[in-house]
Amino acid sequence: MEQGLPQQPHRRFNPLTREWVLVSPHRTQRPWQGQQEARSNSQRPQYDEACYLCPGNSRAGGRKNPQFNGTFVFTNDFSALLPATGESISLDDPLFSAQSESGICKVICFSPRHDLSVPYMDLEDVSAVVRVWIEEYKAFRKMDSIAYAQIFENKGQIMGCSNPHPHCQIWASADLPYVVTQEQSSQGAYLEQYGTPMLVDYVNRELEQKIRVVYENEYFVVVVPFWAVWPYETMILPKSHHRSIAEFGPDETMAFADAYKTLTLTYDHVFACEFPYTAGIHQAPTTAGNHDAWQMHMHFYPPLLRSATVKKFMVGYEMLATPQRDITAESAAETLRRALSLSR
Ligand code: H2U
Ligand code: ZN
Repeated sequence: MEQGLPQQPHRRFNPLTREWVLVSPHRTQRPWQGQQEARSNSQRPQYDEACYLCPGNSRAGGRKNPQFNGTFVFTNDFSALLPATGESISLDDPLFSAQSESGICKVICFSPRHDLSVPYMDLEDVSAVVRVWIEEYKAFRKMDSIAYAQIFENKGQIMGCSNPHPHCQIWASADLPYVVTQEQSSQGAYLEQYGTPMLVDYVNRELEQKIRVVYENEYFVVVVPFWAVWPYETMILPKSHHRSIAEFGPDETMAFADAYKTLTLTYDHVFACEFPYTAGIHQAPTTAGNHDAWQMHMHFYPPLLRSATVKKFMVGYEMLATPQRDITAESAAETLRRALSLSR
């Protein structure tokens, strides 16, 4: 396995979601005459008077942002989840099943600066963002009405990000979202069978093999997972067991911020553009109980494939059968390591 698998079509298993991905390494020479995305490398001002997220400005809902200096957290003006009301929906029918869902949605501006994305923020300021995530996660743990807090960042128009001012969101819900239940049951089954958390074993194996490791610091590893679907998909994983970010001490918080900043800076050097992605943290639910099977981790799903303007489409066979990729996880990791050295 030193060089990865032979260059023939094969499928790889994602033990977290229990899904398969078809890998077709011989196909990378395929010509492309399809859609090119517009390149968005536009220089942004430090402050934009038209931005809903800049300090002192009015938001779309009419509220006014304070003159914040660091991070700024507010309840989403157009929350997808709302706190529970008296009325509840419960349709229990094999064909027409529906249930109420409640929760709280927040938006977190990373800093007052409209122009500074994570790779270009000071490490200290990135760690302030991670500290806010930890505080918010701990606050949701105290709420009986919340079971899970999904922290995520949409970056770039191509990913549906509505505003270039660097920010992320937290959607906290009364129930576990679907992907989280999948990851929870796989990790639970693995712990039961092997006696150690799945992703603790996984990271050790990746550190032995090295071929998919992009970056590591004292506490965290960035890898292109063996089962990656998106061309430059990565995960940040802790080297030791942490069920959630609430278990980070100051050193781990700083090291996590370093991994986040380093990875996103690396991404910007792959195609010399502001690299779009959706990223998010999976971790233990905010409910009481034993969450020992959980190992917190952050997923990055960037859509770009060949250049700043050519993205991967999840269509055709992917929609109807199973996801497929051409560039292997190993060669993507190699490209990312090269981009990392360019960024230094
Ligand atoms: P994106 O992360 O996909 O860009 O979404 C930004 C969120 O910010 C979006 O959910 C919220 C939107 O509802 N928002 C506000 O709450 N107030 C605003 O004034 C603008 C955007
Ligand atoms: Zn702004």
